[in-house]
Amino acid sequence: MNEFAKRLLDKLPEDGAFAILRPENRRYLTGITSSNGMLLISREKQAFYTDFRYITMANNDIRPGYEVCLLKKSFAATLAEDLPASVKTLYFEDTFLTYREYKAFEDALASRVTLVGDEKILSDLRVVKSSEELDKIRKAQSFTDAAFTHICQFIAENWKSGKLTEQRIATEIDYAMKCAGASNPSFDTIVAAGENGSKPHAVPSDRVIRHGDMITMDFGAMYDGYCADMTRTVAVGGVSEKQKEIYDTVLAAQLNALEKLHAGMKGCEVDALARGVIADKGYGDAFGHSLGHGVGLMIHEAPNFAPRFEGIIPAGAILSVEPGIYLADDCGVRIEDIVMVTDEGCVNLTASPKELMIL
Ligand SMILES: [Mn+2]
Repeated sequence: MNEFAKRLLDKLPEDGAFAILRPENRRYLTGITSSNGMLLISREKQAFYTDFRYITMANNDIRPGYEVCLLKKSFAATLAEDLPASVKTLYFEDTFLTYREYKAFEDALASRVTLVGDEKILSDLRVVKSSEELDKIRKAQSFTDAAFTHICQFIAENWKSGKLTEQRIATEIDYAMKCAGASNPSFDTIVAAGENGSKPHAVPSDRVIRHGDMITMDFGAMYDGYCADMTRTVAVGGVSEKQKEIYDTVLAAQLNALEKLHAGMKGCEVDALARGVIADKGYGDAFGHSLGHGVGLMIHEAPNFAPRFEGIIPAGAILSVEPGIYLADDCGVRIEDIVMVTDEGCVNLTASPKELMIL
């Protein structure tokens, strides 16, 4: 049996099986990338079903130990036919299946199995990264760092024209990441200048970069399915005392968390390391999101550094550390690195500098 399939089965009851539809989960377990597919993992049968478009790739590239089957019917009808009789509990991804897909599962299968929605079993399986996964994320992050070096020079050379927009910077970042080797950006690049910086997930606009702006840039490259994630805030022309104070506070918050976090802490305890520094400076209400999220095949995955995340962070998890301060209609600062958590602390995978840059 395939070792990934075995790891999943170890988490399921004796009569349990899992029907896996989310592309990232299928990829994690089989190595196969396809928009269409279903992976059935039970004790008797481990089969990957996909349609004609992907069947050759699946036959050639799937990890050892899986049967590859051409999908001829719906997922539900296929399961009704192929699910071993010994399976009495069928798990599905409750945070991925559409209601329609779930109803089809229910219609086809509820008479013979209990359906249990629990995608957490799969997301927990992906938390601790292997050395191969770490290498891919490092590579993705190196392309992201290369794009940051490039974009700083690009902004310095172009902002004085009075024609440089957020959208143009975002395009240049995406281009630089792909030139460096990225398959794609791992999410839609955020570039937010001046007052737009107060919106954590601002969409790049035609706003022109002006003297005295701070620009928050949040972006990441993807490499072989794995995501990187980084945010830097730079200034153009000069900074006010208030901008500098906000920047220094966010950086101090991030450094405090980076210095003190380690495996075995609760996610909420790590969050508090940064949040406390920001609150002490009087900006507690201006940091309205969590400190960090897991990064891997998905840009946001388990576990989390968040006020309500009580789970323990294990060694080998890779997460972002991204405190911010957002002053509505005024300005914003966010600084984000990704780190691998270790027993002693963490290894920072992000190489880009963090001292305040005035371009
Ligand atoms: Mn992030």
